Amino acid sequence: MGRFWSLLFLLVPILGVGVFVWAMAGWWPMQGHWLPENINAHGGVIDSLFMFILVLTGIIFIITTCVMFWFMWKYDAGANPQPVTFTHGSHTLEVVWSILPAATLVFIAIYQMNAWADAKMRRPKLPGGELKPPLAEITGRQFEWRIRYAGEDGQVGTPDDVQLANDLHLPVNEEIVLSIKSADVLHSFFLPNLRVKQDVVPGMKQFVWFQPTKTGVYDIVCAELCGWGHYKMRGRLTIEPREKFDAWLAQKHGEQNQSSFTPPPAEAE
Ligand SMILES: [Cu+2]
Repeated sequence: MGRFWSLLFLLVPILGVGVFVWAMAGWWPMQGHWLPENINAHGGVIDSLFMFILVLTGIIFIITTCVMFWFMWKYDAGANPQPVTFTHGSHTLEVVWSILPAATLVFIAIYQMNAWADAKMRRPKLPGGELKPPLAEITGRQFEWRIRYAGEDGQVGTPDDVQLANDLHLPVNEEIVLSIKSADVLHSFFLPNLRVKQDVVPGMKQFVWFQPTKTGVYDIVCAELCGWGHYKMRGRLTIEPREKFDAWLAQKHGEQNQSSFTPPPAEAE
């Protein structure tokens, strides 16, 4: 029984690594628990950064937990009746294990700088050099995503805007810019398949950009607990060819400008 606890602790690295491998392999019942398919031309760099950090922290996790297991096993109280003696410690060891993590963090900070700049600072430009205007404006509010496309005047925020809720359509294979804001509290605009996640902050207008490479229907999720209805704050993102997108937007625009009131036919006398 003496070494039962160290063996029990050994389950931490075994199960910890096992769950990850299981999810990555997609075995039952963990299908679909790993990253969803990436459909953003700029998403690969996010995925490789994610994997890089996961492998790095994974190796450290395995080494640390195995060392802990070994010490628990070796210095088990049953087999070591001698009381412990304490020493002042080793300065060299402490300096080494402070510098190594610090150097690793600095390395990650420098290594990811370009990916950060691409995702958050270098907004796509028009051929003329000006910043590309957003195709739509997304407003998070408890508990839905309001979506506005510019109407015929090409300007968002005018009476001819096309207004929708939770139903975002975008053309495939184009650099898309969206502007994001909040009508009430903090939300987080999350497109898992596009590796886009941006906090939506009240009073701030922000921009996200990406390039979808595959048509289909995907999720829009709120990734920040924003109130009792947070769980249902999801929308649908439809990526489609440009012609279909244009036709859909024209149709929505037409529908919106129709009155829902249809006058009754004039009575025959
Ligand atoms: Cu929300």
